[in-house]
Amino acid sequence: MRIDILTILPELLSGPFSASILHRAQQKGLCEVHIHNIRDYATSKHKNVDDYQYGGGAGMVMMCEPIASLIDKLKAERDYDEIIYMTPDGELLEQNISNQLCLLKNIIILCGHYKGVDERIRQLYITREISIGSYVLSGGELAAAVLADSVIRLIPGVLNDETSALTDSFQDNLLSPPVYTRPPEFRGLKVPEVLLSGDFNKIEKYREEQALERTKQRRPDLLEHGEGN
Ligand code: 6GU
Repeated sequence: MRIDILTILPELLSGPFSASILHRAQQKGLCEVHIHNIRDYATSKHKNVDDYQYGGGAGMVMMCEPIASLIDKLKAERDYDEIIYMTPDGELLEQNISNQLCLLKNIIILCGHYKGVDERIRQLYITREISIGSYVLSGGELAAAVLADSVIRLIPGVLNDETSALTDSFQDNLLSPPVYTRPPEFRGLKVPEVLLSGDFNKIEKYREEQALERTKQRRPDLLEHGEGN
């Protein structure tokens, strides 16, 4: 899978992709992440990427030209399955969206800033608009990193234990059960007996019960959706 991220703040994105799982996924050749600076495609003398909004009002709007030139260049090089715009008024990111996106070959992620991008970029190029939650971030970069992380970890071979993405929270609309490692007792708190029993069936049953209990307590809304969303 190839992901092209378009931003005016590339330095905000270099960190997340150069460590841990996202880094290893690229090293293994399972995905390519290319970060593009929109400012490199600005044509004006001062390399402007934003301008005042028509009709007045506070806040700058990201201009059409630099973004359009960059997307045109990328589209001339390969076909894209989705061109995603990260925006607080997009559809809310949920596990099922990441599940869909991880099957794609090439995607573009456009990060918004200021008041957002000129509406015509959305009309002409964008195929999907995604928000990561009901709060405002300074820009789409951190949201793009969140989206890319949730997608890349689902690509087969990225996680060492092939089954572990399947047992993630949310994959079956359940939160994860509590987990423990050594020591068996810490400050008077014991690891539940069943986890030390070696009885795999009993352990599975315990984990399922705990996952359900936790979901009822913390996210009853997930249970209303039913299995598989
Ligand atoms: Cl995708 N962008 C911004 N700027 N704020 C957000 C968001 C995206 N998702 C939630 N808040």
